[in-house]
This record gives sequence, C-alpha cells and structure tokens, in this order.
Amino acid sequence: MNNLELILDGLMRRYKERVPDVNRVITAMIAEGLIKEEQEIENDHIAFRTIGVPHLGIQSLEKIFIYHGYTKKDYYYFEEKKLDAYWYAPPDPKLPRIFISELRVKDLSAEAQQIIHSYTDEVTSDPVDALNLDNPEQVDKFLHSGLWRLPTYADFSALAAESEYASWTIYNRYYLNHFTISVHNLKDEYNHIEQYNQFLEKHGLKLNDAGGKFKKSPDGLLLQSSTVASMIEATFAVNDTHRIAGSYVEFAERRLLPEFEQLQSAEVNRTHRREGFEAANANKIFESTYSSQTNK
Ligand code: OOG
Ligand code: NI
Repeated sequence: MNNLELILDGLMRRYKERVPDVNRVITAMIAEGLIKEEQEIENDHIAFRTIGVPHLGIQSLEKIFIYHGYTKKDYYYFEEKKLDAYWYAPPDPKLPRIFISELRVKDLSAEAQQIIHSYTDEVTSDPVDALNLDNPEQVDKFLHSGLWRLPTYADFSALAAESEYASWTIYNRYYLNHFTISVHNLKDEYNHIEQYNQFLEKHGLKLNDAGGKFKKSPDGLLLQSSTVASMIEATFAVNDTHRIAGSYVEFAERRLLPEFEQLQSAEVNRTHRREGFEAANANKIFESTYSSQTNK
C-alpha cells in the first residue's frame, strides 16, 4: 500500500469500529451472494465534515488529499443547512472520490458562533501545515485526535438546536462521516438503488427517508440512499455521557451517460457513468445524522 492508501485504510478501520451497520451490510451482501468477499465492494466516495473558521475548514483538510494526488472539482452551496462543499477526484480510479463539506459559521447566530469559537480558537495555526504528509501514521493520528477540548453537553445541545451539522462536527471532528457502496456493478436484481434498498430493509437496516428512501438527480443518473446514523456513546466534558449520532453508510447508483448506453457491460468503466454529486440529493443525505431521522 502507498501512503495515501494507508491513510484511507486507517480512516476505514476506525469508521468500521464506530459503525456496526458497515459489517451488517457486508455480511448481508456475502450471505445473499452479491459479493464473495469484502474487497469486491467498490467505494464510490467517502465524506468529511469541517468547520469554516480560520486555520480549519475545507482549505485546511483538503491539503492532505491534494498533496496525495486528489483533484478539486465542483462546488456546492447549501443555503438552508448553511454549508459549502467540494468534491475531489482520486488519482487512481480504484480509490474513492472525496466529498468535503464546511459549516458557514458566519451565517449562524451570534450565540452559536461564540460557542464554536470558544472551541476552535484553541487552534491558532493551520494544523495540517505542521504535519509531515509523507508520514501516514502521523496523518492518521491527526485525523483521529481532538483539535479542541472535549465539548460540554450543554454546548453540544445549544449548537444542535440551531445546526445539527455544527453539533455533529464539534463532537465527531474528522472521523469519517460515511463511506459509499457502489451498487451499479452488482449483479442483476441488486444493481438499482430501489432494489438494493429493499435488500437492505429485508436485512433490518434503517434507511434515511428524508425526501424519500432514495434521492435522484434531475438528470435521473445519480441515485443515492443512506442508512440512519448509528448512535454512539459519547463522553462529554466532566465525564458526562450521552448517546449521539455517529456515522452512517451511503449507497450510490451511477447510471451510464446517454452516449454510452449501448456499451457492453464488460467495456464499461467509471468514465462512462454520471460523475460528481448533486446538491438536492446531498441536502437530504446530510439529515442521516439529524435527530429527525435518528429518533425514528
Ligand atoms: C454529506 C452528505 C452529502 C453526498 O454524497 O451527496 C453526501 C454529509 O452528511 O456530511 O454525502
Ligand atoms: Ni455521500
């Protein structure tokens, strides 16, 4: 494995420990003969959440992946959720795309901004600049350690009342928010999102139904669904523990672009399918960690 693969591997390892649904899905896929082993799963993309303050946010986190060969692609704006986002194309088609979003802190109330800054002001220079990006253990440690003190549950709850993205990110930081299983290359009867969702529900997985159990781009070519986030036992300041939303799993079907529809399946690769993301789909997928979904 090269350094980038080691970093991605470390992210996936912690993520699987935190999200029992990952192994539930993999076990079900093997049991039903969709795959023989886990390595056959195609990871469409992974996603991170960040906070838009000086020294942090997209401009900081993206440096790790741009250094390792990722290319910054399209921008997305989420007015209602007060977020910006970009996606990044991998240096090798075997590797996942990356989606990084960022909270538009200045769009929040003065109270919420003050709470956020009381934590993030502990970061006085860009922490990614201090890393040796050629040292995957160092990068892995950075992605999974606190950049600010442990939040209090009172602050977490006050943020959640205004932005559940903000509260999630203050607690969960750069832990992977989700990985995404590509469904379009699976065998017939499972290679469309609607059928694949039925398979998931049959195996007891709970889907995010905000905007419907799958979201479809206006061009009809990008279809996505996701589980409701697993709850984690979170330790807050002064040894206070509460169950809060952790991470979730996403599923994506990228259909063939019209000009490639007649290709034989053996000839098809990633370049023949719908690329990128879709703001309207994403807007609802963010809600996989929101209490409107996790409380159901
Ligand atoms: C990301 C939600 C959007 C997609 O693929 O459009 C997304 C998040 O919940 O942080 O993953
Ligand atoms: Ni996603």
